[in-house]
Amino acid sequence: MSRGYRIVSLFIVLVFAVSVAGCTSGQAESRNRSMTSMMTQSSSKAAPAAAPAAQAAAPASDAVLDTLEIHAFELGFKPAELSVPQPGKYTIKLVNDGAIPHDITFDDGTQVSANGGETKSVDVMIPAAGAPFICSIPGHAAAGMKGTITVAGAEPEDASAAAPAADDHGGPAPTTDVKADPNAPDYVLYDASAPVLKADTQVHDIDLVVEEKDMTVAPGFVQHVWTFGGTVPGPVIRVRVGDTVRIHLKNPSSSSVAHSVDFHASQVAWNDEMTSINPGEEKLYEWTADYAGVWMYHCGTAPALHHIANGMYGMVIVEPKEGLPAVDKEFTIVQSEWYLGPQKEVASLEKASAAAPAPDYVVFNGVANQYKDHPLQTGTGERVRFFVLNAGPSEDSSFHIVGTIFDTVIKEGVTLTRDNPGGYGSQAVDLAPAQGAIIELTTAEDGLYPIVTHAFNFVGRGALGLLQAGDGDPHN
Ligand SMILES: [Cu+2]
Repeated sequence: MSRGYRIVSLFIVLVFAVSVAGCTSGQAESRNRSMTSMMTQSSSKAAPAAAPAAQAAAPASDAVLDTLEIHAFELGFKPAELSVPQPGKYTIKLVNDGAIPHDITFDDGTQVSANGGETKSVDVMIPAAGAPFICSIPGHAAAGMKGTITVAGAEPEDASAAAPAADDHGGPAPTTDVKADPNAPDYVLYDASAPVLKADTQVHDIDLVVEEKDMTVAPGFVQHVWTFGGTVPGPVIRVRVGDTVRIHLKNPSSSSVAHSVDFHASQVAWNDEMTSINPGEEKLYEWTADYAGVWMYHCGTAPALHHIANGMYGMVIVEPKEGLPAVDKEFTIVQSEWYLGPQKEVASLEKASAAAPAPDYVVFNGVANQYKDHPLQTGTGERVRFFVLNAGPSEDSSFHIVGTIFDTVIKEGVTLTRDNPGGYGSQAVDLAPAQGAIIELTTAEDGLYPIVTHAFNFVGRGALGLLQAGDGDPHN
């Protein structure tokens, strides 16, 4: 296990004790995959072709039939669902890949515990009805450390005790009413690097073409999203105060519904530029950038909640007339929620409409945990600028980057400046839906700096990324 992965694991456990772990690194995934195939081989070894049916019905022998290897990590088991060919006595080999202690505890009290990095074994009787197991350390089962050993051909004793459907990415999926599809395509990484300002242009002609398409929003979950320009979020538009922006909105005839666009950076009449256009139509939405900031744009066609929840939003950066000071790295982050509809269907308006909405995923730039898997890169000591927008539609964001302090924040026109006389800084930027900010920081040393919303129930639901300084290792 890489040091980086171990650090992230430890971080998740320390701070996210009750959150549901998302996916792990590719390294852990491949390790788990190879381990899973090992598991399969191991099980099939215990199923001799000649095994008579009578033996399966009445094992009762004291002989150990096979060894089942189960890896623990923060916070889950791999595999979480195992199958054995017959009831009887099995050796459970707990390999703790995590950084902290875990155990495997069965209903009959059989338990095996292992510290981080250790491997321990115990024998257990698996009844014909199968045997659910958990990690008994407080909070761990609730965070996803559950599993079941089933006997082939038998129904599990308690289906509700079974582990949640694995997302095939190393960690248990958040509890959701939609079942993960193991055959879902991999997600497409959204490039978080900010576009450069076209400084020699005062009039920006931009084609904004609606595209309704399937998109993997989290490993195993595909939604039929509505997009501006084929991505969620839509393209980042970057202009300067005083510029003219001419948006050519096109709704192709292949679309299923009418769409529109509403630019918060514009001052126009709602019933003029923002009106909906039917499939096959297009319109021009022209505006001038009068105010600097990080602005939202979104589809406003009724029900607007559904059009936003299904992917129709994006960011506009309006720089002051004199421009922003040069920095070393610039990233854009749009936080938003997914209320999953059935696989390959549109997001659930019913779930999004709840008075107390409970999103299945809260994500940065459209996809759960994508920058945890693919950290944003910077150099230690480099000056980093984040343009952050909370597209909602309904949850607040408390944007925070662990291990950093924001020395510059320009939120909705309110400015905290670096080197202010009182020496003030900022730890988290509160962004209600449709609010945006420019945030600047410098990393202190090589290492990993988790990007989160400090509304921590959502960190385990996809709102986790990493800013990696240098090689990500503080110890070399
Ligand atoms: Cu729309």
